[in-house]
Amino acid sequence: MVNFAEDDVIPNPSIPPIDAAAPAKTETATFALGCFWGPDSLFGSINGVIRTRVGYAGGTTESPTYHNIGDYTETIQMDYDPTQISYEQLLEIYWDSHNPAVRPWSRQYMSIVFYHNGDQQKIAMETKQREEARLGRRVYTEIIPFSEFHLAEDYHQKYYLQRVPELMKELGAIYPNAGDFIDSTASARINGYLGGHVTFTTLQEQLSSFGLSSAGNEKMLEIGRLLLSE
Ligand code: MHO
Repeated sequence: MVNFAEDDVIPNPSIPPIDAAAPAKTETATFALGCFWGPDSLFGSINGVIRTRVGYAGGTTESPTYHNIGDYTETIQMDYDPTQISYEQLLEIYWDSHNPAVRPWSRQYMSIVFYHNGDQQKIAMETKQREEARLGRRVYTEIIPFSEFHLAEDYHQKYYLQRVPELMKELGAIYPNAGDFIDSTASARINGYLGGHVTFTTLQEQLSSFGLSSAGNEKMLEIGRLLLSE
């Protein structure tokens, strides 16, 4: 279950403008870089990333779950609009946001790029070499073909957002179905701001596209003032 607060229903919720504007055509990128809560928030904050989801990939054991993860790895998957952001730009963020030169200590927290086609494979291998040259050290990141992705339990999705009941109350009214909540660009962005990514100015610019009530907007600004730089 997604952690919706169900007591106080918002009248006439409507689809957030940013979700109504989601492009029909997207491409998919799948990365592992440690615990998936942080990357869900980081990539969710990036313009051009339309949907994020966290799950388990790269393993062979039966039906992985968080407490029975087998040989699977915590993974973030995103659909992005290639007219707004390139795969190479996503990889730049990927390399910058973890240390791939540390020897992995468990399958759960590997550094892996799961490529979806030959172009992605080529860019991943080239940027890995670039990263190795830059660091002057071995990079342990595996670059392997994407095969399957097992969606993680609802409570891991948009993890920071699910910690704020005032906002979950509103998103729950817009998206009573957990799958729609997970697929919402608005929830990805809000979860991104709550992770401290992007600036307060960007929050102010984008806030009206998230479909929140004035109380919801006020809550976002209140958190943003504490968390975000100018
Ligand atoms: N167990 C760590 C990481 C969680 S992440 C979903 C924590 O509680 O912070 O692997």
